Amino acid sequence: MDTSDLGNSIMTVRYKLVFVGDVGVGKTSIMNRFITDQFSEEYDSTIGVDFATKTIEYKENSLKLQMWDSAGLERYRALIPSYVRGASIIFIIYDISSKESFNNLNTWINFIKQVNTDNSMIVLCGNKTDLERKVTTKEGQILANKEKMLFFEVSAKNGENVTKMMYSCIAELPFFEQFKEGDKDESPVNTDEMTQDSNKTPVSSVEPESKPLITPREISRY
Ligand SMILES: Nc1nc2c(ncn2[C@@H]2O[C@H](COP(=O)(O)OP(=O)(O)O)[C@@H](O)[C@H]2O)c(=O)[nH]1
Ligand SMILES: [Mg+2]
Repeated sequence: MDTSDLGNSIMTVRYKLVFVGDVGVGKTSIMNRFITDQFSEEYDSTIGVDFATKTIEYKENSLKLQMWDSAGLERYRALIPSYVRGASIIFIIYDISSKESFNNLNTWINFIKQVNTDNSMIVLCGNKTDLERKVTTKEGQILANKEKMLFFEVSAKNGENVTKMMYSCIAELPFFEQFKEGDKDESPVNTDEMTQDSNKTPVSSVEPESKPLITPREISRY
């Protein structure tokens, strides 16, 4: 976490979020679905944005999510520890229609264990729930329980559960702690700002659609 007082916000808090998992499980697609609410069948799995920033305004404070896509890093696994270092949330993604991607999770978990993740939230995520399943929900849940990870199943393609997963994890970030006892009726404002490193390939050139506002009450329900 990094705090500073940029712009008009009282406080700006930044968090690094990273996505790991086999090539083709849908890491870029999940990020793209969350940031732009779009889906494309046509990603080159090795090309993606290096990172995108999404800002959520809440009570005159800014929560900036720096979301790092692994963009081909899957092939250079020795670099994974430095990629996940300092991340507030580490999403480990597999494809529920691919037993192989599930069987490879131990490799990803072991890479992450090489880094001190005491301050990281680790989230196991089965993607592609729109496809025929080869990995049961129970198998995913058992692994998540064993490794003390949060667990979600989503579809980047039809959007199922993506927003819910992201906001339930974001709601657990220390940013919200200071507000927990405060006024519960004020909603965070998703400014839909999407900034990307201009030298990199954008996830999508399409303007992001408005997202529903979430209230603290909704956050705590997730
Ligand atoms: N059916 C289906 N296909 C998906 C889903 N998410 C991603 N894909 C497809 O899976 C392929 C790999 O996705 P991508 O996001 O590039 O995976 P990455 O290599 O992990 O970044 C692409 O053809 C996507 O269109 C999903 O939820 N359902
Ligand atoms: Mg990718």
